Amino acid sequence: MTRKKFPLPNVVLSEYFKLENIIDVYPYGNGHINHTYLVEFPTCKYIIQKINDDVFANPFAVMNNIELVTSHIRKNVIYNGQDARTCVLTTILTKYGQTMAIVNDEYWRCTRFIEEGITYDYTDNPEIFEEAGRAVGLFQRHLDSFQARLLVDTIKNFHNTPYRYNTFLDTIKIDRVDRVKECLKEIEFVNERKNKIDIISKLLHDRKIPRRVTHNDTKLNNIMIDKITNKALGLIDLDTVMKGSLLYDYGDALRCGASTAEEDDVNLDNVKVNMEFFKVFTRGYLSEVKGIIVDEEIKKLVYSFFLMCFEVGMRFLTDYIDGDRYFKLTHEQKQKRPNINLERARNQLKLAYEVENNYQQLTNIVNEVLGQLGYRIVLDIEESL
Ligand code: ADP
Ligand code: GN1
Ligand code: MG
Repeated sequence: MTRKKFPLPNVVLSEYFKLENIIDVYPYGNGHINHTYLVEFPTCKYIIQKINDDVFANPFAVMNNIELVTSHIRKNVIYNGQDARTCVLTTILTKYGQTMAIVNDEYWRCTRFIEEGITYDYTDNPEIFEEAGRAVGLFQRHLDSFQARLLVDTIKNFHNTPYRYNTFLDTIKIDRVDRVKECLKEIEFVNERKNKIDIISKLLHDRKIPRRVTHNDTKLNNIMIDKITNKALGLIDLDTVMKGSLLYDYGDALRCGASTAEEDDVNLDNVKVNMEFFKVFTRGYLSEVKGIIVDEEIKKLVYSFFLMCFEVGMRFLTDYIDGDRYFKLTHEQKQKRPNINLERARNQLKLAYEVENNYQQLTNIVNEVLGQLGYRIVLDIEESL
């Protein structure tokens, strides 16, 4: 019998599975960082991922964080009488009982494919986005009782925006692939805002807001939603679970899902804040973190939306100037969208601009939701800037 040719090496697959039983393997999902494959068997499926070790210098730390955090959430989920297999990632061990397979200096891991759920790259269904808000809030509620100090920083200074700004300045100075001249307007946009990007890092540093366990990458396609009921299941892509501010998770999810356009839409006229989506997400989120979130955090909710758009816009721009070394282009993107990182940067910076210009309305919406949910605090726009 001739063996099928799969898009990843048999030596990797055979760390986990009997090759003859596999029906098919194919690339899966639209993540920017890892290489993800679906492995299909007659009655079940698994996800295999090559961990991007250019991005995560210490894959052992990544897996250790994931095991600690998923075990903790799993206990809570079971205690609540819910199905841990659908609400939490389940790591599948190698045939040697390890959480990772190291093959030819590459790091691979496997998880149970959550077939009951679905992750959206984009949704126009407010019900789903409200559930996404609940999923992010619930994640923080589960981890409120977890000792944050057990976690290793898998990417140092991940949401330290002032640090990211310094990297941006260095990249411009070096101008490795001679692209600075193509993005002068965007560089100016970033520079003009350099004095308003350290608010959350300062609050954390001054201990005015708590350092918590946060996901740090809450884009919509990292949020698992039940296929049938449209209810929140949980968060996946836990590589960046680290100590941080819950504001990062709130703002990052909005920057992805409360835009009227997708992240790489080149028509900037399409990029606006979707007010309805902002409202439903905020409602879902604040309903779950009630009793956990503190007033100093609530005051910065709208700001965090601005900051996360700005930060990732600046990161895409930095990477474009640096020659696409972090957000690497696929073969297809090289052919069809060679400037995709610049396009994403423009899109995300435009969204940051839209948030800036709608601060009052966004603050009013947060106040409305706070009132509906029985929070005592009322925001004053000056405080939320
Ligand atoms: P990346 O870091 O590249 O974003 P992810 O872990 O987010 O990698 O995986 C990419 C995509 O693969 C996700 O957006 C999701 O659609 C899908 N995926 C990953 N793990 C699972 C899983 N265990 N069950 C179902 N889908 C998954
Ligand atoms: C990356 O891995 P993925 O595709 O879920 C990135 C995020 C960015 C996002 C922008 C580890 O997320 O920080 O916000 O792309 N993840 C990492 O779409 O850098
Ligand atoms: Mg992802």
